[in-house]
Amino acid sequence: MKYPVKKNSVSRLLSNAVGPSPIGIGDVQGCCNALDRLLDKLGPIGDTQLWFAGDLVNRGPESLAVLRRIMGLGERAITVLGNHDLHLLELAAGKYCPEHDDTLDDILSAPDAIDLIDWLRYRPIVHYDGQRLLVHAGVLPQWNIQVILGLAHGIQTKLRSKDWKIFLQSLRGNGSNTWFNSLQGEARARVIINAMTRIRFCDAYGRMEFIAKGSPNTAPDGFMPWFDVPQRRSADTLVVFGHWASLGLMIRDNIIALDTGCVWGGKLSAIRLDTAPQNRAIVVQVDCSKKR
Ligand SMILES: [Mn+2]
Repeated sequence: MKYPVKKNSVSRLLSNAVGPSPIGIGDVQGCCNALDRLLDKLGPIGDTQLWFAGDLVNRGPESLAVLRRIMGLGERAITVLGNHDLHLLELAAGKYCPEHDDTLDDILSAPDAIDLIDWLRYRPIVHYDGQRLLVHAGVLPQWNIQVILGLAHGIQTKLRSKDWKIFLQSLRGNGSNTWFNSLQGEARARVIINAMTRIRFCDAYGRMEFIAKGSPNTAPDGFMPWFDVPQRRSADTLVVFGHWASLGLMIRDNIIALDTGCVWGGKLSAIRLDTAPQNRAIVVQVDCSKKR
């Protein structure tokens, strides 16, 4: 299925005087050049919110510049924490977990690094406006929208507390991949964070698989995309997410996937997050350089 770019529709879409729908933007991952070109093409956005699907930083060449650009958008920018954003927070918390292709030094060595990190750790894990849920990777099938908001609130409270470094240092490895209501403490936090920032495939019971990163037709035996689990309890809410570059742009009635692989030489996409599926056209898309 194709989603044509409507070249002359930007101003019409943006001039919607009564409660304009937000515009969703996929994983930027330090690609500031692509972000700047996308924002230029969007033009003045007025009161329209830009919803970033997380992973603002890492792997790309200009993580610091991306962070400053999005901070500069003020309250018009809504962004949720992705696994790479949390990785940066873990490094800032003093946890020794560098990866060889990290590109986060410009942030960590910035003169105002403390302010940058504080801004980032106050970003939510999920954002919900009553009609749409924004989350970096996805949610588990057992969770309805109320449960999701409650679990995310618990994590956000920890990240915004004075003990945020201790909290992040306590989270180790992949941890458990399965949700139980009885989970407590670090194990509970780990599963919530893994689901919301890393999930792609899980089984019918919500057991997560963290190795496969391919398209849905490469799902390991017994696993499926998290959004395809039968009787998923959040299926009545529009869920907007990124994280899954090999899934690409996917628009269904209750799903909008935004990661079109900018950092891998794909595209950076901006999609109208309209509640009416027929209005979810691409607003702007820019090509990204393969050279990172
Ligand atoms: Mn990600």
